[in-house]
Amino acid sequence: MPKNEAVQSKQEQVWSVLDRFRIEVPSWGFANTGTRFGKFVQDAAATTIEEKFADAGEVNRLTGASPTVALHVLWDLPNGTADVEKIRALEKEHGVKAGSINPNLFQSQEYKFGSIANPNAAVRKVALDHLLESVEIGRSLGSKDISIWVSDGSNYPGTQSISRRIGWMEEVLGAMHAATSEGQRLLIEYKPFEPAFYHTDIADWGMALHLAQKAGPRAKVLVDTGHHAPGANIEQIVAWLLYVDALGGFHFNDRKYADDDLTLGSIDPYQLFRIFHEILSAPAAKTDGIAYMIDQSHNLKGKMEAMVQSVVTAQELFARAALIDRDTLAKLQDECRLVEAEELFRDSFWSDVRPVVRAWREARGLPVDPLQELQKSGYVEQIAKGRAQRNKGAVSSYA
Ligand code: PSV
Ligand code: MN
Repeated sequence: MPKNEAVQSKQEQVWSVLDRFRIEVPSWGFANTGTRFGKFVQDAAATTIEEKFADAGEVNRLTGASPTVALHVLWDLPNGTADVEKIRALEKEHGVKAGSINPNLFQSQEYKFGSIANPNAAVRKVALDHLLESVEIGRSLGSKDISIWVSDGSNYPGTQSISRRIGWMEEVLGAMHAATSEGQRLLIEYKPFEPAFYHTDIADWGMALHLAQKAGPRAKVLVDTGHHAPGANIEQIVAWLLYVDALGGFHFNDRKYADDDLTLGSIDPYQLFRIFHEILSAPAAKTDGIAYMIDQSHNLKGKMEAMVQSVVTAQELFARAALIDRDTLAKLQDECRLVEAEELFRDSFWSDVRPVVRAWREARGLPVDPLQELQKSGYVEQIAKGRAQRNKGAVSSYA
């Protein structure tokens, strides 16, 4: 192919994936957060749902790629369905829609020994009622996914029946699934440990897959990239979930040690590239519905800056994976031409797509450099001024 044509086709490939790629931001990523050792509050952190929507709207204005914001029911709709009207008004005001609805099964005192896997049927009922209300919230807001993470587990061997708890979870999730409507999905997230340290009831993708399949056809698995044992081959898990048509979505973040909640791609961008390659290798019917979401809470870095960086990095890595010549790669793989296959794969990873992505932004009327535009706009200074007092109050009430 002549050089000009090759350049043009590279641009077309990247532009066509960028036109389709959308990534959801989490409401909780704009609020103050901490570790169990302390919390460093930020003047600019969002203190209300109104401020979270404003920040999400600004990220979408800058990137054009994050038109939805994930909501955590207890934190963002503390009055349940009674808060739906308020969310609708915020959607209109800030030009971003409610995305995944995240029930909270981990903060109430009654969940000390579990929520949907609690041996006490009355507690399981409380959890189910909350899940049913979350389904209702999702339906009223026209949001597709209810995304559940179950923190249940135990800390000492012999203290709980691992197998009986599976049956209890099956029952609750089956009842929840039965309440969903056409167009709604139930995404089941897994995590190997924390807060439980001996056994976690939904610890890995096999357990999540079983529960999803048992619950019904609208249930799928959610992969949080931070929720794996070190060294786990996440792209292989993704390939398997795609193969069995059970991949519902992602919570992206990066990690060095455990569930560190670092900016996606900051530690291992090659891993995210490899995940995107598996997605782009699968039939569109299995990938069109994937919900790409960010799940990060930044304790040290500015929240707005981190979110813009994350969206931009995800776009760049997706674009790089789109460059892989998959027909040639398949041929090289079939002929076991290992070095050529690997070099072809690596070549796309090392391609600098930033000029093409910038050109795409310009063509779509978006800021060419979203992070620079954020700095220039003075948005962070302005919100910091308005919110500093309330955030300082959060320090004293914390101490
Ligand atoms: C748990 O670690 C998790 O990844 C779940 O997705 C929660 O909803 C989220 O973080 C926020 O705490
Ligand atoms: Mn998560």
